[in-house]
Amino acid sequence: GTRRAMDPRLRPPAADSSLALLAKGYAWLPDRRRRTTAPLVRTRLMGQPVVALHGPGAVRFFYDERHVERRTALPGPVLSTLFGHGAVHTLDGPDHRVRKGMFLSLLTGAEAVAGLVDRVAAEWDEAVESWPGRRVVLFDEASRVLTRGVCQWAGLTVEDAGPLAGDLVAMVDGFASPGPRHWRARRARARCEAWLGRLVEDVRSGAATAPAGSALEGIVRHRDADGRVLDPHTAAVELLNVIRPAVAVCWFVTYAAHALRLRPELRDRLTGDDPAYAVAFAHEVRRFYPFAPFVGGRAATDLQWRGEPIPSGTLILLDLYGQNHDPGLWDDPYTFEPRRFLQRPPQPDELIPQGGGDCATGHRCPGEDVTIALLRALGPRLALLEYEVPDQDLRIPLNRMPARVRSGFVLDAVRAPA
Ligand code: HEM
Ligand code: MYR
Repeated sequence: GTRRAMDPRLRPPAADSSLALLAKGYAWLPDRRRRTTAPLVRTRLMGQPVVALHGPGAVRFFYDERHVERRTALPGPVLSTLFGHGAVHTLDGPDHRVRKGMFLSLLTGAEAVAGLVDRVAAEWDEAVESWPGRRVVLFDEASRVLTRGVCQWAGLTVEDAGPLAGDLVAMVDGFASPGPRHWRARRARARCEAWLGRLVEDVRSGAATAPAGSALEGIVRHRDADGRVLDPHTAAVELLNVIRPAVAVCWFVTYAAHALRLRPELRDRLTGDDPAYAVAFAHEVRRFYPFAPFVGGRAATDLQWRGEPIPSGTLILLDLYGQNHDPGLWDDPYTFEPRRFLQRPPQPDELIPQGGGDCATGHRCPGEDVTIALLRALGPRLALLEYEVPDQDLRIPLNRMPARVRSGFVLDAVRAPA
């Protein structure tokens, strides 16, 4: 209304930041925040007014369903690559709650987590036997190991994990960039949705079987808030929302190798049979290294944040990477130091590499326990391996979204653990 138009704080900033985001990547929001004294950053993206928030208080504000909706928040190009149209990420209210329950029952609880992690660990141990005597690119190897492990666990038969691993990585790699990486991601998604959509139809017609208790079975049988089973496309989208992110853990596995190169003295503690240390290491990998930059939603109604008006419909971003490196929350945020999590366990709304708030009621990642358990299993395995790190480009440019180790981390002269 007129009051809104008169508030000078709401005058749109002259410049759209879409190009700054492309150019600066992970540093974009933290840079903007350092340059303002206001409790939020105001800007524009793709022509729309945007506010960006960060800090544990902002996490609670953002994850309050009365404040922020997801239905129209994710841009089409992100859905056509990373998450899929109709994904749980785009649901609100009871629709979200019921669909989220499906992911929670598949991915949380000691049995579910161990079932997945044990398969991945067995695939890792087998793959490592073939590494001695050749150069391997850890990122690529890890993506295939994770693909084999998660597909077996999910009830999917895959003869050759290579092409599927390539497609799942491509969907993550291409969601935020224009050009060939983006089109590769779209093709990968279209191919995988077609494959899994057919599989869902085959399971329903009896032409294929879903192992009892598998993710495939759970998703094929799931009923949404309206009491209906998912249509084959949506079922395929949600199957991909289980297997793709599990494979994306290869980003963190590669970062773990990077951390061990940065701080070789941590190797001993990591292999020293102290599970608490391996978990602290996993948390520090998730905190320190860039992966998910921010999450976004839309103001469900006219809001106020620390006295600042946020009109209904404004795109609200929560700066995950910025918060994980905020000197107000972390001592020496740019030092890789797992010990920080031994002294004090991570606070749920402070450490937010996979989102914040309550996982059951909000959009926080339901794969956090799985991610931590995978890193807890694979970090010490990596630290036990003996290998050389030949000359290569180990930089992680922050203007590439998602960031990744440029060389993929090449290992040479691998020797298996005794
Ligand atoms: C949601 C990050 C691993 C499944 C999310 C969100 C982020 C995220 C930032 C969005 C939170 C929000 O919208 O507020 C990550 C990262 C991972 C990872 C960095 C490391 C590889 C996993 C794994 C799984 C998984 C292993 C399952 C096997 C999901 C699902 C959602 C989600 C289904 C949607 C939840 C919802 O909208 O309610 N994740 N995740 N993620 N993640 Fe993950
Ligand atoms: C996965 O494959 O789901 C795990 C990797 C997730 C990266 C998460 C990136 C979040 C991007 C949200 C963009 C929001 C734009 C408004």
